[in-house]
Amino acid sequence: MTEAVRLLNPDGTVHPDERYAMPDPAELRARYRSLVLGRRLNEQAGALVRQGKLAVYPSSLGQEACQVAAAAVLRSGDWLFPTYRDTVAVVERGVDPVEVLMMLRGDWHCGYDPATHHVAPQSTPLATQLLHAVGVAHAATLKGEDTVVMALCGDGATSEGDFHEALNFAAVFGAPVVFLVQNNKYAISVPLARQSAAKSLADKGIGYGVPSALVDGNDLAALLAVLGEAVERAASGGGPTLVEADTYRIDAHTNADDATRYRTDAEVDEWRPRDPLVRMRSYLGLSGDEFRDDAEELAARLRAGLSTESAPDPAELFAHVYATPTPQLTTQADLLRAELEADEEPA
Ligand SMILES: Cc1ncc(C[n+]2csc(CCOP(=O)(O)OP(=O)(O)O)c2C)c(N)n1
Repeated sequence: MTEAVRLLNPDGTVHPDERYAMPDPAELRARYRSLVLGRRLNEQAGALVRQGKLAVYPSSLGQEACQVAAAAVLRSGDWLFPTYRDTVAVVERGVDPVEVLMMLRGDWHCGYDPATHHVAPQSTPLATQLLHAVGVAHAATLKGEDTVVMALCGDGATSEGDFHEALNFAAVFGAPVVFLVQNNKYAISVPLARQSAAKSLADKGIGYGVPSALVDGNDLAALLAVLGEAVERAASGGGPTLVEADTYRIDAHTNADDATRYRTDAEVDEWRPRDPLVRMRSYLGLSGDEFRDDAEELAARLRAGLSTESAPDPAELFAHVYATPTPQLTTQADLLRAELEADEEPA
């Protein structure tokens, strides 16, 4: 698998592909708005970290097309399984952006109600969410539902055992899962060449008997077409798909990472002209001012929502871990409560 599916060239001109139709311009305009908001969210979250309002933020700047497309192709009953880097996808799915950032502020395990939104908590352990995604998808099949699950991971996560178990199970049981691997070229400081000897990560899906595609991950139109087709196939009983998105992380891994230690400015500069926003904007013939007010409104909401001091109840640490708490968790919760009460007693 060498040629990535592409519908738009980096300069916004059409790159015809006989297998995939160009999505409708009205849909592209709506999704372009999401790209603009996603970019603003990435920038504002970075600023909030610098102001001490967020503990950490793994930016998806440069990867917004993958983020928007992953959520946009899902139907209301479908599920999204995101990672720590997929905040923009979670917001595109309809979750309140302030709630999403609660986890990264350190207030909550999650910040939103997964069941309400059909969005699993953003996973920090690499690739564990892929097994959970497959489990939810298989359970839906057993219940006779046509639910589709979109499972996101990075290139580094494909080196984890869980990735391989998830693909194998999904293939054997025909689980309705779409695996989207955002190949942003680095697992923190480890380049892809030191993660995998395969020519493409999409080839890994083929080994398991999973239909797989390599897509230009900075081309929103191509992502919508390929992921949309994969969701349709899964919903109609056609089983899993793996999509590798060829993209690049423009920012550092997180604010705690110094990317200059493992990559050159020249390499980053090579990717800048492939910006997914600029490409879609050129295709749609927009000036760049469109949706600016919406983006500023989002940024203002984030600033306001994260400027208040929160006082989370420590007992909530134990809530939602299991539907029925284990005896060990109950003991730990009791110990914590006793310690907190002892601290409150006057000396
Ligand atoms: C099981 C596990 N091992 C190690 C880590 C530490 N870790 C956090 S992010 C990361 C790199 C992940 O890279 P990739 O999967 O390419 O995703 P990206 O961060 O580039 O989106 C590692 C090794 C972890 N979170 N979980």
